[in-house]
Amino acid sequence: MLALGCASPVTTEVAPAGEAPPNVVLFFTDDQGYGDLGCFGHPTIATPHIDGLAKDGLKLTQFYVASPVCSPSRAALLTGCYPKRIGMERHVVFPADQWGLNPEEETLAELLRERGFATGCFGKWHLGHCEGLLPTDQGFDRFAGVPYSNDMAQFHRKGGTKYRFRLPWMEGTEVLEWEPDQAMLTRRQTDAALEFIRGAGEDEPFFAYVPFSMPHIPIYASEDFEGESRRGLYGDVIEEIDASVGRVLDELETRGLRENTLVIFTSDNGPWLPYGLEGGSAGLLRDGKGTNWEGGQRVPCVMSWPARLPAGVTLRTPMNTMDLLPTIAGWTGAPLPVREIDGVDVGAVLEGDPAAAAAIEERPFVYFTLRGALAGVRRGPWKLKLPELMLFNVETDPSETKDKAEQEPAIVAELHVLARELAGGIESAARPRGEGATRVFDPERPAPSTEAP
Ligand SMILES: [Ca+2]
Repeated sequence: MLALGCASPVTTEVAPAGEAPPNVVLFFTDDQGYGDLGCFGHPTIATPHIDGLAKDGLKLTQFYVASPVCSPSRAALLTGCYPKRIGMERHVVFPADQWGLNPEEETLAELLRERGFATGCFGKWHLGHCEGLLPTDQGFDRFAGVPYSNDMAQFHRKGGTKYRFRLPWMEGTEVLEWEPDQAMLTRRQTDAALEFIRGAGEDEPFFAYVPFSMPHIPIYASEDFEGESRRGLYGDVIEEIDASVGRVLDELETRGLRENTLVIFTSDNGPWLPYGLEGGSAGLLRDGKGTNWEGGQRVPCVMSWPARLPAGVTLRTPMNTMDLLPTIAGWTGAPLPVREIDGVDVGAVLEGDPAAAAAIEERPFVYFTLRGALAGVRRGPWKLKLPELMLFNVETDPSETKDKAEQEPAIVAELHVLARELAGGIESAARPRGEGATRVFDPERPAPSTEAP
């Protein structure tokens, strides 16, 4: 019960040799909340294309990220590991930092490339930007986008913190432009993904990882979308993302690839609530980004693969981003990492096998703070929140309003032991993060005197 390793209680048949593996398109938005999609109940943001994915496929209502902030969450997605297992639990990578995801870790891109996939990353990376730590060092044939968050730059839309750094637009390992027009980020990141998909060979499967910079603050939409949504600028941004998903789906449809392409849409953490209307909403979940309340780590997730997954199904089984690597490896026949991982292959659950779903219902999920301290555990419907020792039944009480610790001391005691054992196991086997000695670019802004004409 305590084992968190890669030994999976759920097995999926590997695609037989000769059967074409699916293409994989993985959209990963930045700071989009649980409530920020039409199909997740937003009353005024229109997301017809993403809703269509849910209609043609699955909606996951208890889907988690492994950290409430960007870099650790992305590290977990691409490695199938808790950030703490791979030394990535200590908050996010800033422009002056020289660390990132250890290239010794095997990413989803590396595993798929080994299986013969063309791989590309189009959007925000945020797993290190020194030599050896960029997407092209971590299994991606191509990269176009930005290496870190769009607020780590000289301009904000309205006040806010002024950083001394600047934001580069990169392709591969080259900086093509400084301070790109942020109103064009979503469009450019989509264009780059489309160019990659169009260039993918007929017989060669592809993996397009599309981690949009938006809707991380400062938020911007392009001219065609600004002022169009009933939700204001934040809604404009989401609607542009939705239209971008639609452009990719159209391309797949036109090329006859839609049937055998797995398309996943999810977010890297909850909404950044202090930004008010420029941040998103976690719907009925409590709090948001940066916290270990459900709003910080439970994200919207839809996925569709017409050739294999059922259509129009809502899955309430708890799952998380760490499961995607072993699941996609199972479906595509890609190898698993040699090192221990935390996610499990949930392919059979997603395909609708009730016994497989029942087998993982009680699987524990560990919460860590944005700096990697143990913050709780969920098993079945019960979530113990640490260090407060508060107990919530997050199925009957998804908003975490009723602390049940006093009524259920035995569950508190059991989960407390479980949380410490699981976290201790991860910590004692933890591997180091990557350290980059050489800068690829200088993130510092030029001094104002050299900027002025
Ligand atoms: Ca984020």
